Amino acid sequence: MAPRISLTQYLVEKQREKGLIPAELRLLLEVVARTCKRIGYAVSRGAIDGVLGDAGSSNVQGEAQKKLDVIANEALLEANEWGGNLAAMASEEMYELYPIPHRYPKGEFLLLYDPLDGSSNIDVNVSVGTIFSVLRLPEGVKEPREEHFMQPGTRQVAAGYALYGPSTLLVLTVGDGVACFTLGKEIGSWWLTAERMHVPEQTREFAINASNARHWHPPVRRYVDELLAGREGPRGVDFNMRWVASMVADVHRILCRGGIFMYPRDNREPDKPGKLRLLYEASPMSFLIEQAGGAATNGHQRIMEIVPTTLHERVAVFLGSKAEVERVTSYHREHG
Ligand code: P6P
Repeated sequence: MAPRISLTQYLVEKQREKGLIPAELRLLLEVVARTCKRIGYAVSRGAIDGVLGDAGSSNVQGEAQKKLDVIANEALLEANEWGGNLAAMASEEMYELYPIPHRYPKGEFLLLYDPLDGSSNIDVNVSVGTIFSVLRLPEGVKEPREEHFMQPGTRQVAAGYALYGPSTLLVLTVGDGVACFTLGKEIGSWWLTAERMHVPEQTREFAINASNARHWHPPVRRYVDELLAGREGPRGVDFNMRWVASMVADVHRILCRGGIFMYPRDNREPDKPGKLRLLYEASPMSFLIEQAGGAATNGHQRIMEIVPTTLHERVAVFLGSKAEVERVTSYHREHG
């Protein structure tokens, strides 16, 4: 059997053979990947180390923080602040951006992340994950400010997630397809286990929190009703539904076998464009999905083309198999 390729070798080849990524980005991604191993270990220890349950604080969204949210956030800050690759970081768990302390050298990249997505699932041992996105600091900027993070998803130079499930996985793109690495816990190496993930254009599987159905807008109502009508309805075939309530797990399933993931805006909070955050959830996931041949919109436009206005802004999300995303997006257009 051919020797397995490690994450380091994969990234060195992207740097050396394709000139795709500079050494500083490779080093940054290796630090993030190493930190995800640490976060995965803390998650796996769970009740043994007393890290389940609430931290007694709340995040920028006013949501109760889990102890592991705080642990994961601090692990990423500590690991990345001294390396010299970053100018600043932004996290779901921090209201303000985190500029690199003056005692360390600054680099040209900005790291954005949700340190532990799906954390409401932690206490019941359902898969959770870490989502990250990398942008460049605009040319000539010495002191990064929030405005420098306001870049559309098309400006990302890398994005990925770690999935803490039955296997611990790292899924990554640097703009040349989507690769999946599995953690070999015997020596702590990330081994390449899928070189080019692909989202099938067609699917029979959809993901949405159906308990919100009475709050959906008409285009979403129409689209989901047609799926539920199955072979007796206008689609003429039956569909299956999944909802893990952990975006990383739902998106990974779609990258593996297709599907459509939906978190639409709805009438529960009409002034909010949705629940999920643009910069460190929807944008990196959209980059991955598009790189794997899928599509990602907010119901009206490519998520990757949305220019953010605030660090923690939310967005509606429809992503996955292209034919289905295009269909539900067309229903939004028809509905005006
Ligand atoms: P709901 C987790 O809290 C999260 O941000 C995503 O990972 C997940 O897809 C969604 O929210 C679940 O939301 O309303 O179904 O609990």
